[in-house]
Amino acid sequence: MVINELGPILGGAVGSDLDGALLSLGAARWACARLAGGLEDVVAQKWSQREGKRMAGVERTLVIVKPDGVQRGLVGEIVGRLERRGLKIVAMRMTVIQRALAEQHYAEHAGKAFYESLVSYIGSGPSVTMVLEGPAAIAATRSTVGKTNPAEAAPGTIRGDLGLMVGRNLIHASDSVDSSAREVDLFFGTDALVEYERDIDRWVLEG
Ligand code: DAT
Ligand code: MG
Repeated sequence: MVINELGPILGGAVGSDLDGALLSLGAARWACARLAGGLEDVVAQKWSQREGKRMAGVERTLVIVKPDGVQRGLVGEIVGRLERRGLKIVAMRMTVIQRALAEQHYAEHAGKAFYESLVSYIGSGPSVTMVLEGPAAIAATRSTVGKTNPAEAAPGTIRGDLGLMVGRNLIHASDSVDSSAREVDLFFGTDALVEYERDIDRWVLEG
């Protein structure tokens, strides 16, 4: 097939100067591959390779922007940091966490000196609960969140940049595979999680 015959297919991409000629050559290769039916196969193969790799290390984690984060107008700031890290939001809801749910969520801390104030703080106003997904999402989220006590959290972390006291540390994030499974189930179950692909994933996820 000669280049001229590709003109209509390329939508006028065949030019007369050098840049145009190079562009046309690339476009011609693209068009020929497409006409040969090969491109779809190449794209499909690449896509499934990437999907396979992504699925291998993918984790989900429960994140809560606590009532102080909502009251201080920091929902966007906090979620934005996690989104910019590359994590994908697969569920999100604003809710006032009721006492029974707070007790279940923080069961591991029952009996500790701070337990009562912790449970009443988490239910003291609306929270934004969400599930984030990504490779090693649990550790990635925890490192972006920072240490439990904001006074000790590194600058650059959410708690280190935005908080001062352990009883107002803005955000919860699951700390292990077991706790994330338990917490995601507790707050969302499986039906509320949305499965979707992002067009940007090839720029965030290697493979
Ligand atoms: P994290 O939220 O970093 O997972 P955690 O699970 O040990 O920390 O504790 C849950 C929450 O309880 C924490 O976000 C704030 C509160 N908390 C923990 N240790 C505390 C302490 N020593 N004094 C007061 N509150 C505390
Ligand atoms: Mg914890």
